[in-house]
Amino acid sequence: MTMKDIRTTCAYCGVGCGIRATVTGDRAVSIKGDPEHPANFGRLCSKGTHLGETVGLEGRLLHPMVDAERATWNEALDLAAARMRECIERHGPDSVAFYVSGQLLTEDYYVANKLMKGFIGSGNIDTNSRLCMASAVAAHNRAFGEDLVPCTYDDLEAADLVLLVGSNTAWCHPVIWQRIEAARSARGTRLVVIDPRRTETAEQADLHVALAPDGDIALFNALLAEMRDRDLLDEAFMAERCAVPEGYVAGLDPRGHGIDPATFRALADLVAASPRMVTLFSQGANQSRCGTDKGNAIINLHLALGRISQTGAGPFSITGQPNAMGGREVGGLANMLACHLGFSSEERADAAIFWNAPNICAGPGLKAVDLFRAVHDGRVKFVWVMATNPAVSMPDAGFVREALARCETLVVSDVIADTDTARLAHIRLPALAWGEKDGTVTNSERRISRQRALFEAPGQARADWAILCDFAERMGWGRAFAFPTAAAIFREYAAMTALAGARGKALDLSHLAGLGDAAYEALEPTLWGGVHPTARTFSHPDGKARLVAVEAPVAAPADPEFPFRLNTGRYRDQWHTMTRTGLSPTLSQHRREPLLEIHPEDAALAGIEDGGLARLATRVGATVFRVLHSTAQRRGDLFVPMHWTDAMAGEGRANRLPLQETDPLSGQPGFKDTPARVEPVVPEWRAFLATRDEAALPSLLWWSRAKVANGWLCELAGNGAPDLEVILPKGTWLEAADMVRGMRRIIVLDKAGGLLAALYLTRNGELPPRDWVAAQIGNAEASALELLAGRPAVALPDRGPIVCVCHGVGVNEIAAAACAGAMTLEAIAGCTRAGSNCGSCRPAIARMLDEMNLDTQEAAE
Ligand SMILES: Nc1nc2c(c(=O)[nH]1)N[C@H]1C(S)=C(S)[C@@H](COP(=O)(O)OP(=O)(O)OC[C@H]3O[C@@H](n4cnc5c(=O)[nH]c(N)nc54)[C@H](O)[C@@H]3O)O[C@H]1N2
Ligand SMILES: Nc1nc2c(c(=O)[nH]1)N[C@H]1C(S)=C(S)[C@@H](COP(=O)(O)OP(=O)(O)OC[C@H]3O[C@@H](n4cnc5c(=O)[nH]c(N)nc54)[C@H](O)[C@@H]3O)O[C@H]1N2
Ligand code: SF4
Ligand SMILES: [Mo]
Repeated sequence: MTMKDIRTTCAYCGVGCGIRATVTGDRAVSIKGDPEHPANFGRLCSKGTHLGETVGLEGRLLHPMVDAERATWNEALDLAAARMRECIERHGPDSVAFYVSGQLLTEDYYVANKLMKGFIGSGNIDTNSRLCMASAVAAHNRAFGEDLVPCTYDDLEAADLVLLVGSNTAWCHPVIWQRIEAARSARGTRLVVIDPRRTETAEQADLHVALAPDGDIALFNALLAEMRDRDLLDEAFMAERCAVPEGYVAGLDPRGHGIDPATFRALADLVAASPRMVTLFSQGANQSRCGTDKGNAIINLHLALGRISQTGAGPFSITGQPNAMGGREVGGLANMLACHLGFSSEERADAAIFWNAPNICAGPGLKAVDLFRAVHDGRVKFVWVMATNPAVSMPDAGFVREALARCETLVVSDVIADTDTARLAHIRLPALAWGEKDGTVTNSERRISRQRALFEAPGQARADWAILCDFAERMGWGRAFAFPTAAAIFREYAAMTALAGARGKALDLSHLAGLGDAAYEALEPTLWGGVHPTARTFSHPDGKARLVAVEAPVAAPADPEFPFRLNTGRYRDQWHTMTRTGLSPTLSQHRREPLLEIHPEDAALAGIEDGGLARLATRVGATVFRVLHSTAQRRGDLFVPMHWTDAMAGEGRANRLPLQETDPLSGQPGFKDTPARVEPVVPEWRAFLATRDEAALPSLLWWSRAKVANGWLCELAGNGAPDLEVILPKGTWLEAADMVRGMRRIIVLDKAGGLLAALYLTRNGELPPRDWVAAQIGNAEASALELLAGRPAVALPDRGPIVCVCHGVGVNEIAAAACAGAMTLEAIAGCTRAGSNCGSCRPAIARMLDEMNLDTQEAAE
């Protein structure tokens, strides 16, 4: 096989980093950052760096499936089309829906939207961006008259002050974080983090504002009032470029911020002193019952200070998924027709003519939460889910599972065979994955980049757009969907944006409508809307921006049954529902299981031990987590990660818990503030199990699994006698009981003496070191005696939990280096290599160094 060097874009987050991929063999690739890509200039984070570990075919869906049977493409698509036709004939077009994703390419998204809104004739296409960006979109539309991000990443580097609102940037947008860090050391940019949790991002800030959940509107309104009182508002800018609600600014109170006065003063001083200010906001702002108002509170402050559309200044909503922005452009949200067009009769007529569409939809469709409600009560009977896993990621996911289980026809296009959503599907369609698919994505700063194929399509997998076009042909609309290539779709999309351009919108790519196939193939990263799309005019008919009068939400009365406030979010090295990152042993090291984080004093009151188990419950569901005591939590707040699924854990699935409540304007669910209660769970036994093959675990009190180099590592807990026949694979069992430590140890060998499984079970004692046991799977030299003893004959140095996943460096090694005098990130990298590759662990190392510094200072005092 010849080595191919291909420029492409990362599969994961909305930073949209450019990658240089070298195909080194059959489904093998080496990954480097693209030094020329303007999003990352060569940098990559841990997830991008380890993309190579997730391009194998393990777990892939490679053939269409109808129920449990393999089917041909003809059979599967004929059936899907017949079912949809029948549904429309009987119940009308609004009885069908697409639920799509910011992980589709723009070309896929464009085709799905055109098919639903122009041909099927319903507005019922919504996307997981509803859970992600919808509030920012609504805030942009209100303020600017168009869904416009008025900044680029360069502004972050040119700013004197960066405010991060509800963003754990160091974990979720690590390359933006690295660029902020570079600006801090190059020009002394100050950094404020506004987040109820002391995240790794917050730890590194100049100021951390640990506000109460949903305290953002009060805070930004108070800041605006404070700037007014300090005479810092840009009256000329407001008069010329903005429409300001009568009396709004004058009526705000600088004392209404809800945080401690000294912190507010420090924040206000920084804001006052820094005209070059960027406010970057993410899910702590968007995923809220008042998410749209939060966005506008942030934008209001920037407008009132005239800090927008200038180098180093602006409100900057960052996108989560690689193509969340592309979906917003083509119209993947149910409340937007296409290409930043709305549903007025003129706009609908324009789109109908452009598409030559027989059935242009009458108006907006159902937003995600409402859509699944409509599925639940039978109004929607046919749903096609593409590139998203709503059985895990929707709020009140128990309800969503019920809805999907009742749905007459559920079609799922995915790259993975066994997802929690796919388990409920009637028809499963195999899609091309990252590294196989080919098209464009748009990142947070509106930059369009090419994703390019590295490998041949495996099995019968096909591009999402191609699947849709074949389906459309079966529905009788073949001519409008006769796209030979992704390039042809892109040209049509670019041409359609002229309709937006003609209405004074900034989204106008019509200059790319004539892009030839070769030029599309070679397309360089392209920014649309210019560096500051709001520099001359805003997109409202009068050309002015709007300050929007927003008020802090009235606090809900305390509910004695659910006294805690549950926040959810992300881990550094896992992506969403783990269908891809969960397959990477390297990435799985950072956090092997989902943890419930709680302040130690709250935990003490509730009788919940560090490392013990606890049941977390809300009005709609309950689930068990292992507990981590953490002073990074405010008293009364809890945090759990969103990632774990039924495929990866028996409990610990966060989305059993959030309610269906949404922001009234954007329809985005409030994932970050759910009333909850927590109580201890004391299992009769705990165990861990290393296996070569995936174990089929029975229903237990609690379990979770993680990928390791040659197998799986599972943590288990239960009551009663464990059903070992089910838990352990067939083979030769060897057993040792250690009465002193109250432990049973069982290893299972195959016929050749190879290790199939090792189980360590205890009622009250310590379990042996996981990493050492895990490393014996697939180790030809593994010793049954050592395994039964639960430790190596010659003690190995204990590296401690892994901090740097690239070089496998543990806490203890870093601590040792620091004790030996390496007290800077550079020095640590010099002696241990930790942090010298992707840099994602640098905040964690910095924290360790800070803590050690503190310890030494305290010792000296
Ligand atoms: N590692 C990793 N990176 C990812 C992803 C992933 O799955 N894993 N997913 C990508 C996607 S799709 C997205 S949308 C982004 C999300 O990126 P982020 O928005 O940075 O991630 P989250 O962890 O969801 O939430 C951010 C923070 O909001 C805080 N928060 C909660 N409530 C409030 C509040 O009321 N006010 C304020 N100010 N803050 C609050 C939380 O404590 C949390 O630390 O990440 C992207 N990048
Ligand atoms: N509690 C809580 N819940 C949340 C959030 C939170 O912060 N807290 N965040 C929300 C946010 S911001 C988001 S974005 C969502 C994300 O939630 P989801 O979109 O449900 O999560 P993913 O795991 O990314 O799902 C993508 C699916 O598409 C598949 N896939 C990958 N590539 C392709 C492809 O090219 N084609 C096809 N057809 N399939 C593909 C993957 O295997 C996977 O099954 O979760 C939301 N849910
Ligand atoms: S920051 Fe990381 S996950 Fe996001 S695009 Fe860049 S390499 Fe990929
Ligand atoms: Mo997202």
